[in-house]
Amino acid sequence: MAIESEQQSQAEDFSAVELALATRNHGFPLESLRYDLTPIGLHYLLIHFDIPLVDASTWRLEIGGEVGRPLSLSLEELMNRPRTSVACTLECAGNGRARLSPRPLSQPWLEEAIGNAEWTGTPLASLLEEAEVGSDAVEVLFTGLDRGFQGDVEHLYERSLPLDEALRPEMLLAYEINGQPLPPQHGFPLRLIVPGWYGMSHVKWLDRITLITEPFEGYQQAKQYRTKLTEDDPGEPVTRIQPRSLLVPPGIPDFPERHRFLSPGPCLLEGRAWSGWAPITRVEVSVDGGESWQDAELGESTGDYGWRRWTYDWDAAPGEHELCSRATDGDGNTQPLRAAWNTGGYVNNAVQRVPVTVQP
Ligand SMILES: Nc1nc2c(c(=O)[nH]1)N[C@H]1C(S)=C(S)[C@@H](COP(=O)(O)O)O[C@H]1N2
Ligand SMILES: [Mo]
Repeated sequence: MAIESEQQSQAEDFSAVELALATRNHGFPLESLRYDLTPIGLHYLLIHFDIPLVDASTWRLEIGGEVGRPLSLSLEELMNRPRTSVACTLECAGNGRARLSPRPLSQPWLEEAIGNAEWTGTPLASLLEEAEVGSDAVEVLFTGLDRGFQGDVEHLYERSLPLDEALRPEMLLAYEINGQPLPPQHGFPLRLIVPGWYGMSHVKWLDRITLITEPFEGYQQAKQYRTKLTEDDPGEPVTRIQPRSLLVPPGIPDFPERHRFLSPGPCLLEGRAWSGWAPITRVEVSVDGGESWQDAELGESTGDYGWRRWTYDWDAAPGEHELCSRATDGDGNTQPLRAAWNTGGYVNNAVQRVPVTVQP
């Protein structure tokens, strides 16, 4: 099959750099789609530089820049503020990158850069209000403690949000995941949660929040996370998550190829679907590689920003099949059959293809 041979040739030339990234930044085992909330450790990880070592007893969050009243808060002070939780699907903007050809050199995700955890913390908006945002402020800059080189530029990991976006009530400064203190790899002691947006905006290991009067032009904002067709193309910024759906891999795998085998007869196909633009309104399933589609049944969502379960009753006939699912959201965004290429390999939400062998 054409798709298999394409994937095969890509797999043959993965570089040592990609292998090192893939073992550091692990993915989400797709069978974990069975859990409403992703257990810590099954959630994907993406860390550009090194995980900082933070002493929570001396760490403080600084809020400054274009504000009337700069703030400096300890972790304890943040934890004594109003507390709220949100179930939120996180997805790396580079999810699906390794399916692109030519493949951009970065973390080689197939489709496993996802997780759906419950994040607990204090709302960002009330802290910004308390800091008295100045009338000249246009963006809010979130700076992490981690520093490194990327594209020959030395910088701290930092990203901005437009002020109106940062003031949305769902924006959270999180110090817990699934009821546990943030582990080092997920941003201890504090990270930003931007429900609906791709992963890069959820800045970990927060050090300071700065109100700025000009749009931020730092490396992770102006150079990365833009859908560029050439290096000189300014492209469009990556923001909210495009709809995607994934299948719980049916049947049993072989090792190491992980091809799926199942028995003929009734088989419940199930998975999850999400979008950062609007709630999921439809999921379709194909058992013939996208030739024909049938509606799946929609289950419960895990809140406004968490993924939604779906199921489809399949009567599996003996032979080879290619299973696909396609999600559509309330804004009419849907998944394409083929990916659109860009230099960073971002926002590839093409439908997943799962080849299976049905045999007695
Ligand atoms: N400080 C900091 N924040 C960061 C990153 C980083 O490297 N440093 N990576 C970002 C990216 S690209 C993603 S996809 C998410 C991953 O979050 P997770 O590792 O908790 O799943 O964190 C984001 N926040
Ligand atoms: Mo990412």
